[in-house]
Amino acid sequence: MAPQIKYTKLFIDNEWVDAKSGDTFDTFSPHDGSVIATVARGGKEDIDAAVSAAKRAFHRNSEWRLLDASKRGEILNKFADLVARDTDYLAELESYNNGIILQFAKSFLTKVPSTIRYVASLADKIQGDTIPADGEIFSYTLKQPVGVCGLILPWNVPILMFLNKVCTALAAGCTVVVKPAEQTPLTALALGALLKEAGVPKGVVNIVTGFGEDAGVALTHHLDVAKISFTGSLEVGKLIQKAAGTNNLKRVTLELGGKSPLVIMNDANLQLAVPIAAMGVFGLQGQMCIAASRLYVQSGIYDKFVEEAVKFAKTLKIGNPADPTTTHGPQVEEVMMNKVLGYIEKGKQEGAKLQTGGKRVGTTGYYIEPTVFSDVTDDMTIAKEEIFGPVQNIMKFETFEEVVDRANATNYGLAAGIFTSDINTALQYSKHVEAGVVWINTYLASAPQNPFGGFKESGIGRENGMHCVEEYLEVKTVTIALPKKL
Ligand code: TXE
Repeated sequence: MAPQIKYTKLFIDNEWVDAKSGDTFDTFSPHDGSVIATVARGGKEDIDAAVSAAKRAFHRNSEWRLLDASKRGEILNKFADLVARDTDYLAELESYNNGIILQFAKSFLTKVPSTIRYVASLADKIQGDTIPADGEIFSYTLKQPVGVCGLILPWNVPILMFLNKVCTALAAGCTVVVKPAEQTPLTALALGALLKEAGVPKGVVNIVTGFGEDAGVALTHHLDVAKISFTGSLEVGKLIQKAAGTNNLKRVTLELGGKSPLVIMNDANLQLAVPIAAMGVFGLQGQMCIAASRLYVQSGIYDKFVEEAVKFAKTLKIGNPADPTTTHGPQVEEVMMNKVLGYIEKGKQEGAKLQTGGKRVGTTGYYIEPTVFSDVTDDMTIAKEEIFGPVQNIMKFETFEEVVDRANATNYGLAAGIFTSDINTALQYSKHVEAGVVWINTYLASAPQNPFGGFKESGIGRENGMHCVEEYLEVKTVTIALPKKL
């Protein structure tokens, strides 16, 4: 049964309101392409209203600014309780709108409350320094919330993206305007309702559903927005950085794409490496910025690995994400499905060997077979560009030195992995590979304590980890005259 859709309006000042223009847009089921809800389409006027609400809520005399830091943590802990209470509903809604496999959504959502609690625990641990400054002065620093933050979300794991950004900004004491992706607006709105229920004062969290070209652009150009945190494409990340540079020098955190190398050495444990490498690119149907989309396999085990990888890909069961036996669901929308199919065609044209998959499944919904290419070379388009789909590209290498250079020969630098039984090789790789996240004999493993973000064009800044709140803070240095040093 389809989950009930309770919220389809904009959330501004803790109220549900229509877009000022009255405009709406449809949101679709990735499973069959049907319209599942019609949602308010916010534009510039709505962003202006949301930013004004967030600015009022950030005023020095506001309820939010006068709260003790520990109380911010308490509100976030209450929110964690509510997310735990509604786990099944949120998982169903996420699966319905985004196509994520329901069983998987349920399993990651059971871990979400403890992630929120981790961030909540940081709220009252924001401390400055006392500084032994030169001269007849004494100095200390205050760390203060940066102000109104614009949080622009992608569609691939909407709940996690919302929580990462919103909870961290709130722990830091900021107020926010969230712009969810147009493909997946529903869970963000449901979470907005839970934040209100948890006691977040009005104006602290505002959610404007809509499109990048109007709501997104208005937010990134707004002069009362002090910071943008964005997860999405490299192309839009560059536009956001440029907008910040040409108006009020907003602080910018960017979490962009990747073309992450996973290396399998001759001495790797293949029983471990084959399924983990496969789910590193087939998980979420490949719609992950950290997807292991360049798989480098050493020549001694190459043929055997390809054979096993093909066998594994064929075991995945394609079907309705709500079916508990499904292990491979749909792409989020038709545009993205066609983009991935286009890459598969390019791979064939440029000479990669299609080992399995490669086609759309059926004619309704946006399903693509798990696809494995062997004999991929670094100059092929599928080895260079982010596909964001279930396409495993297997490349051959001879020596460790060679593969480190090839792994680094990309403009991206988000994630990397290696399977080997030699600790020295593993540590050398983790030292030299240009990536913000490195996995050894595993892939995708994550925890709220671990910082996450990219080198090079994969982004700017870090999310998660004990320093995540720093991204939402300004450092203020206070200096006091101390004329007489005793
Ligand atoms: O991303 P966009 P799209 C990559 C992936 C995917 C590609 C395109 O390769 O195939 O990006 O996806 C908002 N100003 N990733 O088109 O356009 C938009 O409304 C301000 C990687 O969906 O970047 C949405 O909320 N905002 C990624 C958000 O930006 C704008 C996750 C992301 O949309 C805007 C998703 C503008 N000018 C896609 N234009 C990851 N890093 O995990 C759009 N938006």
